[in-house]
Amino acid sequence: MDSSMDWNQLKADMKAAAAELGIDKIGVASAAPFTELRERLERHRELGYESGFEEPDLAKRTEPELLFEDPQSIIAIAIAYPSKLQDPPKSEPGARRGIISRSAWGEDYHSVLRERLRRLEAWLLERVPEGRFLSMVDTGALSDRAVAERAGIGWIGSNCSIITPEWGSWVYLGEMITNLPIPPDAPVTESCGSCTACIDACPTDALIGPGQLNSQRCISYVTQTKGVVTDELMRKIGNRLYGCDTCQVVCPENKGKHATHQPELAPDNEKVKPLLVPLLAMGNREFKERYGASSSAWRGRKPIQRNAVIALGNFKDASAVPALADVLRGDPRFELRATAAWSLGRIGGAAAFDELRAARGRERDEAVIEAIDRALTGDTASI
Ligand code: B12
Ligand code: SF4
Ligand code: SF4
Repeated sequence: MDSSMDWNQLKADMKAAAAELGIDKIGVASAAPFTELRERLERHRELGYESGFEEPDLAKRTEPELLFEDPQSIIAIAIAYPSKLQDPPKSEPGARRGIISRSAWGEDYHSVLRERLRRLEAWLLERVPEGRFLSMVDTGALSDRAVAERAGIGWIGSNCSIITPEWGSWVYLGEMITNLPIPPDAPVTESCGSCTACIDACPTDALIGPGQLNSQRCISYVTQTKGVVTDELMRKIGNRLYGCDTCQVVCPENKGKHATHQPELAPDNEKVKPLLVPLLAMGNREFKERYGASSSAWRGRKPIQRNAVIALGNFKDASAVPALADVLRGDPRFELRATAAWSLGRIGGAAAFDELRAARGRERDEAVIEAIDRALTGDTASI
């Protein structure tokens, strides 16, 4: 490594270049092990609070030297995303709409941040040709939030999110481990203070304390599962098709924060607030065309379609009965048929009950038969 290199100057130049590289905030963390996080992750696992989407190897999650030879620092980046729709289409009786969470608006953030990290690597290599880098966004082993907190990108809010003073929590995070010994930044000094708005607003009490989440009860997680959801959680999903933004929407730190300068992240209203009924019959090809470029597509079309069925039940809109009956009659996936039975039961009325009785006579799947029976008797408590 070039011994005459002024690393403080390189860091200052890198920060000055961030905007032209398309990066909204950049910070540097030491590559020392995340010892305190390790203990937190162990407790989190013992309590059964993991979602199952995390990297399972806790050593890899907390020891950068297991991922990269001789790590000297970690460069963290944040990209701000929009929080508002312009002239959103109305959700009306007979034309009900669902909502995709803000973190899945626009182009998949994984590809956007990876592209920014590649630009940053190229910028660094021009100045330090011996540089080595390992970049990651979301799917890497490290905790993106723990790295961002250490690098001074923002503080860990009670809702678990990294909150930046500049963009609120409406930011995606990514990082690169490097052999460049860039001096670390200090964590930000702001905090949530005495606010508890997110904990109070969480629809399922999934935030069991400041910065501690029981993922199994988090609606964001539930919308990404593929099975049959419990009655309690189906009611609480509301019209969410993917993800949940409630604990960020209520956050006073997010007031007025709405970044529109990243063109790839601009939402398409009809995709992020779509009509529900047409989603039910959407084939794989149409799904890939509509949602293939969005981060909401990673679990395939089944969760989104199941959530659309749930949303129609929660709207209790009788005009959706024929479409739900089509699902109950003809969808090959038992999870969709069982959920359609729940929704028809929730909507109620003669037409819905006629469909449920007809389905009771022809259905062969035990789980669906059970769901139909509960819907017919009005007992949805234990689905
Ligand atoms: C698994 C996962 C989920 C799971 C579990 C979330 C969770 N809170 O654990 C589910 C599916 C529920 C989920 C939901 C969401 N996710 Co997610 N998810 C992840 C993933 C892959 C791993 C997170 C993880 O390891 N969780 C385990 C916990 C224990 O660790 P952690 O959250 O990383 O860090 C915590 C500890 O460090 C602890 N901590 C450390 N020190 C200290 C000190 C104190 C005093 C305290 C109190 C706590 C504390 O607090 C941190 C924050 O929770 C990361 C990407 C990544 N590789 O890190 C994205 C990530 C966290 N998700 C992200 C987003 C955007 C979301 C959603 C907002 C999406 C949505 N709109 O629905 C929600 C938010 C839900 C919530 N309230 O956290 C962003 C967060 C951006 C940001 N500004 O913070 C990330 C970083 C992806 C990215 N690269 O941008 N997610
Ligand atoms: S994302 Fe939704 S369900 Fe999850 S903690 Fe936040 S408000 Fe609660
Ligand atoms: S709502 Fe209040 S407590 Fe929750 S993250 Fe925002 S500032 Fe912190």
